[in-house]
Amino acid sequence: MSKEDNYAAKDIKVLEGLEAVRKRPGMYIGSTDKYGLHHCVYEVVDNSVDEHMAGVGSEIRITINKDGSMTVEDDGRGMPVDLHPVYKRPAIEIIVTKLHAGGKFDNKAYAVSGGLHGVGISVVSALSKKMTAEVRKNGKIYSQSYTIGVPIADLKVIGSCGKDEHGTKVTFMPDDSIFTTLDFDYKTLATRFRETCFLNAGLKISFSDLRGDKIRSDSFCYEGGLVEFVKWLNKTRKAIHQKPIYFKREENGTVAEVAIQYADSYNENIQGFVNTINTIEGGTHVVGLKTALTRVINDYGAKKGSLKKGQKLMGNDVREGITAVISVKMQDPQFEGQTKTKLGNGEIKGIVDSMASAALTDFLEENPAVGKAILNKASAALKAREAAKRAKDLVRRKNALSVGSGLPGKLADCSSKKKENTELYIVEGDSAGGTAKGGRDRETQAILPLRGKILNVEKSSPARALSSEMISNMITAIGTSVGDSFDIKKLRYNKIIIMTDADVDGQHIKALMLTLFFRYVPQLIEAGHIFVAVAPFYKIKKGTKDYYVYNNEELEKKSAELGGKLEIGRFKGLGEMNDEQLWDTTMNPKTRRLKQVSISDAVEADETFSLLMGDAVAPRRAFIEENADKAEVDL
Ligand code: 28F
Repeated sequence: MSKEDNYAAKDIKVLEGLEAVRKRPGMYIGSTDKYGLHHCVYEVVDNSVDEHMAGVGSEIRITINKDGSMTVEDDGRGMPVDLHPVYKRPAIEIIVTKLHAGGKFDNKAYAVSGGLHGVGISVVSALSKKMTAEVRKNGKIYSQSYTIGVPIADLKVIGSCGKDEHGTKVTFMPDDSIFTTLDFDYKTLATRFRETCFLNAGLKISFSDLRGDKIRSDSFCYEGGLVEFVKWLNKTRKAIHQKPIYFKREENGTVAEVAIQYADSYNENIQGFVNTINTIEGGTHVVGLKTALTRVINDYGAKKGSLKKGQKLMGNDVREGITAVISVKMQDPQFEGQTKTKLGNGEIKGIVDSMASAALTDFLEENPAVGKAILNKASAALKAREAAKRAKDLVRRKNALSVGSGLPGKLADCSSKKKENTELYIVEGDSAGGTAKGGRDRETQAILPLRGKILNVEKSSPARALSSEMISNMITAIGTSVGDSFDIKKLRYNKIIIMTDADVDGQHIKALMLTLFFRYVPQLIEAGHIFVAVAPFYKIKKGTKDYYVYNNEELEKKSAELGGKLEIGRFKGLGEMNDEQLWDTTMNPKTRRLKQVSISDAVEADETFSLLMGDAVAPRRAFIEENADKAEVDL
């Protein structure tokens, strides 16, 4: 009679269970490619992690052996070896050979369990050509081996150990008739073990690969757990607060642990875990955290008065630059979604929301500096969002009112609609503006007078810049909008000419305007649409005639040419001239001087603008001292 035949009826059930696993392995481990192969490792390792969570184990040693088998060893309590009351077999045999026998579902000792949705180690043994389990406890070393989930022999005592020694060691060789590959991937496994240690503060995992000529090994242990996890996730970013936000709360069997650290970037990185399974598709725990974040930061902003009445931060505003990890440990998680990595339990949203709200509020109160940093970031995001909306509205308004009535009132537009020969003069000061309107060619020349200095956009956020009336007038008059909505086909003039006085103020305004164009519509500079009107520097009066020259050299030449009694004066400014003179000197295409603005080197121009117009004073002073002799800085 063969061994199989003497199985009692009770064993049929056990065999049926494991047969089902071998028939449809994908149902239990997801797939039989390398993902399924790695799931077997995670299933065994999670049993050891459970021991750490139960407060017993502290170290797990994982080894890929030379023959390609995998060994996992922990210092937990050791699988039970006493007779199972029902099956009259050692408990270890039942755990390893009976489906869902891990007692992980009904035993309180396992408040929560990791694992591939907790299928248990029996699935791994069913899919292994050979598995050996070794337990150290009660001063003895117990061992039993299995093949495709069936014991090869009874549990044996194979030696003795220290009476305080305890733990479980499992070695298994996956069945190559089941798996498409037996080639464990070191990097994938190491990444998962690192993550497991981040999620279980204080747990140490040592991992070695003996297959190659050179042993490869890593070990992970993070006393700081999730706090170290967010810092590690932010290692390529610049955090805006050193101390991450951290809290851990327990509510009737569910534990939620959260760590958050903002960086000065714009993207959002929230990682969710349930029983150490990475819920890539998110779920109710992540929704609960997001809801709490938005509400608490809005309330905090309102309380600190940094939010104007009625101003509301949206979810995206408060999550700009966030790196967060939420790890939930709970009974009976329901997974949904394409890859079963989305938590579905509805009640978790409320539990996490209330836990996170209370903990976040306390944290912000206790750490006002962090609170301020986060508020500033969120407010800047709100302003940028509103500015972008305004820029879009600007374009929309102008397009909607394409008859030009959407244009700024100050603009004296030209009548020609043939863009290729139209020009927009942006003129410093109302008086010069008035004179220019009088002296211009109304057919082709539009005038937009500027009152005083425009904002230095180098030092202000897009939000602030675009909300300045003068700047939005210029943007509207030009017509292309800015940023993502920039469209050069919407340009309303072929030439945009900056006309300011030659004095210090005039130069400063010119620099501010060039900064604006360079930062907001650099495409116009690159396409050669931006010009600077060169105003005369001297006025030579002979009799009733006025002559204008633009520099010392011309002054000498013209004076010599005119000869006789001359009145030579510095050219005061655009406002000093009458319409005709302004026309002759700076607007008549036949006699005026225009300097086309070009960006010879964008990077250098970028540095020049940030140097000249930015916040760093010392480097600017050095630059000016160095370049004082150059009349113009060539951009
Ligand atoms: C390398 C893989 O599988 N370690 C394990 C234990 C410890 C206990 C246990 C496991 C409780 C009643 C179901 C011992 N003493 N490493 C492992 N370590 N299973 S698996 O118990 C099984 C459950 O039946 C254990 C007291 N409580 C739990």
